[in-house]
This record gives sequence, C-alpha cells and structure tokens, in this order.
Amino acid sequence: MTKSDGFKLLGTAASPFVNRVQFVLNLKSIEYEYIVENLACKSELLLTSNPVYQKVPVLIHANKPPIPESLVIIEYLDEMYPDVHPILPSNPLDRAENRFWASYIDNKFFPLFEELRKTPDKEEKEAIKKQIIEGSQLLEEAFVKVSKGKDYFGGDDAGYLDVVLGCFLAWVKFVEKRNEFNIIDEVRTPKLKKWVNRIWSHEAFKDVFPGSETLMNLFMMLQTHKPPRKI
Ligand SMILES: N[C@@H](CCC(=O)N[C@@H](CS)C(=O)NCC(=O)O)C(=O)O
Repeated sequence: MTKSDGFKLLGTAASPFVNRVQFVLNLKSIEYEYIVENLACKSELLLTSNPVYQKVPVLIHANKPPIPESLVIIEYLDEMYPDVHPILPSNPLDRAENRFWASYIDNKFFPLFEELRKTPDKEEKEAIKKQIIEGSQLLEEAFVKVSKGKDYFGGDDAGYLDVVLGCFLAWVKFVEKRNEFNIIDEVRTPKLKKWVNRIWSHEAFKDVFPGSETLMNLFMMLQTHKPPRKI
C-alpha cells in the first residue's frame, strides 16, 4: 500500500457494494481503516454519514464530508487518484458506455437476485431465473464490445465495469448453487466465464470476496429480519 490519506470505509463483509469500493482502494493501493457496520442495528456514524439511504458503503476521507453510494465513491477515488490505475476510460463516449452498463447492472440485473430470493412461488422463480440468464447474455455481449477483444472490460487490466460487475461474483456463485442453475457458463456466456476466473484470481480482488458462510449468514438474516429500509 502506498497512500495513507486518512480513509475510513464503513461496510459489511457480505455487501457487494462495499466490496466494490474495496476493489478500487486495492487497485489504487490506498490504505484505509475498515469500520464494520451491523445492519441489524445501525451505528450513529452510519445514520449521520448517510442520512438519506442509511446504507453501506460510506467512505470518509480525512475530515471531509462523508461520501455514500458505491459508484459515487469509486468515481471520486478515480478522480482523486487519476495517475494510479485509472478505472474509467479517457474517451467520453467510452466512459458513457461504461456508465450505461453500470446502471444496467445495479438497476436491472442484480435486483433480479433479490426478487428471486423473495419469491416463494416456484413458477415465478423459474421466470426470474430466465430473466437472469437473459441478463447474463446481454452482459456477455457488453463484454465483447467494451473489452475490445482484451481480457477485461477495462482492457489489459481491471477497470470500472470489472469492479462494478465483479463485486457480484460471490453472490452469483451462491445463487447458482442455491437455485440449481447456471448464470454464467461455457456455452451461453463463454467470454464471461473466462473473465470470471480472471476476476477470482486478481490480486486486488481475491482476498476481498466473502466466503459462502458469510453470504449464508446475510441471506438468513434477510430471510428472517426485515431491514428498516429496502436492501
Ligand atoms: N446503491 C447503493 C446500494 C448499497 C446497499 O444496498 N447496501 C446494503 C448492503 S448490501 C445496505 O446497507 N442495506 C441496509 C438497509 O437496506 O437498510 C450503493 O451502490 O452503495
């Protein structure tokens, strides 16, 4: 780690949105203090630093105002440290395309996982699984276009979309196993399948991914405990 600028990150281990920020902090070799948040009993620090959403992650940079929302945080870090492992492309059109797919992932693709968890009905579950598979095929096409034939969405190394989608891979695996279907596989999404292996073993990511026990604990908490706000 090279920089120590007084960063504090409020988070929980099983949160992909928190992992997303950790990926970027690691890519940019930024030291930070990790403050574990209990979402079942939120701290005063979380409630005052993210009063609008009351969610993790929140990044606190020295004595500046806290920054909530994972995408806002990672773009802030990219703007603050443009010379160390830039994650967004320099071309405005490429940047727009990256942001478009990030919005698709956060607002359309990943929410389907939550819908699948909440739906007790078998037929509805099958319909949601189909939508998730269709979504993964769209993401395969996005990968082909954005990566321009290279190993990552970001080109030769991990960039913005590698972080934005990569943070969900532990959950993808968990959901695949629990619901007995493949979201990313050799036949329908061959390029993404190879990309997944690269992300799992990437130096900046591999130690951040939560284990299956951590995911199961959060999953059980969500099933039994109604969070004060929508997760
Ligand atoms: N759009 C937010 C989503 C963050 C989010 O959903 N965080 C969850 C943990 S995975 C949370 O803090 N939930 C607490 C709650 O809903 O009360 C981001 O990108 O940071």
